[in-house]
Amino acid sequence: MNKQNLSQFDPEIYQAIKHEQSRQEENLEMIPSENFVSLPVLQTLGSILTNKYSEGYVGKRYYGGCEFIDEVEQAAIDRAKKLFGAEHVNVQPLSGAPANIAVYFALLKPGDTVLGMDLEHGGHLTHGHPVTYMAKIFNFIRYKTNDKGLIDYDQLRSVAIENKPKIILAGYSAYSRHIDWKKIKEIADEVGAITMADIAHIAGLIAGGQMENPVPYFDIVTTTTHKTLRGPRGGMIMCKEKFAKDIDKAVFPGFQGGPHENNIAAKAVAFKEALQPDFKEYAKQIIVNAKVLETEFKKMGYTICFGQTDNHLLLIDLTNKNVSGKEAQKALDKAGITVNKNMVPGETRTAMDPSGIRLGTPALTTRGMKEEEMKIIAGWIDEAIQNKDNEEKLTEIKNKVVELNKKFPLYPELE
Ligand code: DSN
Repeated sequence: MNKQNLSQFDPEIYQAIKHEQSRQEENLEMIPSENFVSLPVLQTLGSILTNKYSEGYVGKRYYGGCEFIDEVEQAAIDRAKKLFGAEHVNVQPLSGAPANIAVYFALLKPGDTVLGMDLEHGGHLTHGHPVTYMAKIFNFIRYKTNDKGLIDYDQLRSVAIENKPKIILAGYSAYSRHIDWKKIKEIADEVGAITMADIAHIAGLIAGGQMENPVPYFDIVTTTTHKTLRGPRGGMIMCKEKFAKDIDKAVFPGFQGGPHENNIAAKAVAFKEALQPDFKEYAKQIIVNAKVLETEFKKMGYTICFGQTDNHLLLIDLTNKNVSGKEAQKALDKAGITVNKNMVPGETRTAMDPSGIRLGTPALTTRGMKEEEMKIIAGWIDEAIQNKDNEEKLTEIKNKVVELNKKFPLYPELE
């Protein structure tokens, strides 16, 4: 066995990791789907659990030697159940897309209809965007938001009545408003559809008691574990007991092979963190910080899509600022502020060069930043966008960003 340290054996990869660590330390991470995991989560991810194969489920594995793996996976399941009040939990999905795909295969036959949110209106690729393989197998139809930026529940209902979907899917990657889960459940009951929520973005806000939980109402709830929930990259499916067998069979052996138990253990550790009282404070501060950004951007004449934010993210339409999302992202990168270009409702440009940017507060809140910092950062974002071609100005902002971040160190233990 190779007994050298990574830095000795593979300086190329070691250096890339150190550079990425500096990038994370020095920049303002505002992509709303990103976060910073704790040291215990990192330690667990890098543990010897990565060595073990364990196809199957707790107590029913195909391989020997799974007694400790079973303890790990059961802890992850029990903690997730406690966190969300779920009847059944599968913690094996490798990420959000495989979780959603497993649900489709568990519950649908080829050609069956799913009603999901349009991507431009905040939906997600895995909710049936034409570029995905799923869209070639199943029939995805769409609902949108209305002029007020709210989900158009009337349109959703009439499309559901007309198309009789097998699944109604709610949950979004760029939508910033509360979701009326009960209303969607009522519509689904009216047309005999299964309800599926994808809470990947807001799982931490739900776990922290700051947004309504669909788990009590919905048949199936999928999530990732690495966004507001602040765990390792991974997925999870929660469901009512009556769907448990079909979901489990679809994840394994239907779709995936051996589960990644180091990752499942890290999920368990993150769930334990989310069960601590201070996680509620964290979730609350994420939203407070997002609201400060909203107020500041509105004062500076920016268009906030969907009218406002009720969660951790803002989708900003830059059309009235005469800057494209791509140009803004590039300028902000130079200023040390990481956001992503994003399509907006009624998009007139392209996915690679859209009209908006999407940004959020989960990662900055993990660093300990609060209202005061959000006001400063909103000002810098505006300054960078206004000066997108002024390299000197962008470097000046970047220097201020680095200085601010020094007050909120991320991983001093890993220096
Ligand atoms: N890539 C994730 C996001 O940024 O929202 C979703 O898959």
